[in-house]
Amino acid sequence: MPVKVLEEKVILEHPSGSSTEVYFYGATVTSWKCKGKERLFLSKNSFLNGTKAIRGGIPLVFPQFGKASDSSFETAILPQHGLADNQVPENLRKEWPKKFRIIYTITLTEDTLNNHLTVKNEDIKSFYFNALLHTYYYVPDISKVSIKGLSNLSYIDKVTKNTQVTDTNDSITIDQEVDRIYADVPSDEIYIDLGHEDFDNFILRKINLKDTVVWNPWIDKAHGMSDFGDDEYKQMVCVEPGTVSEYVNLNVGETWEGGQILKISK
Ligand code: TA6
Repeated sequence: MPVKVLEEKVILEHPSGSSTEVYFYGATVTSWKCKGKERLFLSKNSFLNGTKAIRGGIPLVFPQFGKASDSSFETAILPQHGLADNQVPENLRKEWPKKFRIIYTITLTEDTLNNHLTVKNEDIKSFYFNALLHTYYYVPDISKVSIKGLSNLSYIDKVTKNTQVTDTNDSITIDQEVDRIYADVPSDEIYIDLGHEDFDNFILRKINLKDTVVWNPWIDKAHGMSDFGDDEYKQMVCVEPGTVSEYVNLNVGETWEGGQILKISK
């Protein structure tokens, strides 16, 4: 599969031609063009210079999701969303001096994108980590989007700070700020319906990532983010598979694997 390594990005092009390709900058997939259409959201105000996490694409969150709730915990000193999401890991490595090896494999077919992670503990003692694929989907109109596969499950609502909410609707629709952590989701398949005849829907298949985060900042939060256009909340939704409700405790020499396969679907 042709790979072009440019100064600022790497381009993976499917043999079928440039209608299917992936761009990435550091550990962040910034674009996934499939059958000629861009499938991921990338803010027009996103920083692509390594000074701040990229606002869009598929930022890789590791070893800490959000900020650690226990200030004495080994990852508490790390910034929001840990090392990999920030494009300046060297400045942060002293904060979390663990020896580990991450192999991040991106596989492209004509209608799927596979993001697969392996984390190996190469240190002399075990360590804890979260991992999450902070996937920003491009949507033509947020008011038409529905997310299926998370119904009748309890979730943590980070907007209302309510820790036990159950949504009995058969799908999630978004008409306000949504920031939810669904822990231990039984189904490994989530269906993201864009509700638009000109755009394919998505089937997200999670691999060894038991939790799912759903996020849209909506109007007020969008206006407060310097790297996000005021109205861009209408064209994106984040559905993020991860292991965030609990830490993985990786023993010396052990390897952990997890990932997602995104498939476009009529
Ligand atoms: O994944 C949802 C979330 O944790 C939200 O709470 C919001 O903070 C979002 O990530 C974006 O985080 P960031 O640090 O990239 O602005």
